Amino acid sequence: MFRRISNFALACALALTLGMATAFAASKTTTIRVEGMKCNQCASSVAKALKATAGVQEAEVSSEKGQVVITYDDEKVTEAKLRAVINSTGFKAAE
Ligand SMILES: [Cu+2]
Repeated sequence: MFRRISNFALACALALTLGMATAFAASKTTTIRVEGMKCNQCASSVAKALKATAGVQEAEVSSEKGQVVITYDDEKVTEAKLRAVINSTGFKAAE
């Protein structure tokens, strides 16, 4: 009986710790399809614009796949803002 309760307590503590770690990091990853990128030059100009945006931690752009994988702090920047940044480079962030 006691053993079952302590296992439950352990599981609760673990869940709480994981939940808190996630909340502190406030880091989110999203994949956005980008239309119009033809070569690495295109990809690097999109990456440059994204990396210059406050809250963006990582931006991996692939012109072959036509997409960008962005890791960002969702307390500093929104996905809508990231799309606007992509659009401002002359390419189009697909829905
Ligand atoms: Cu290009």
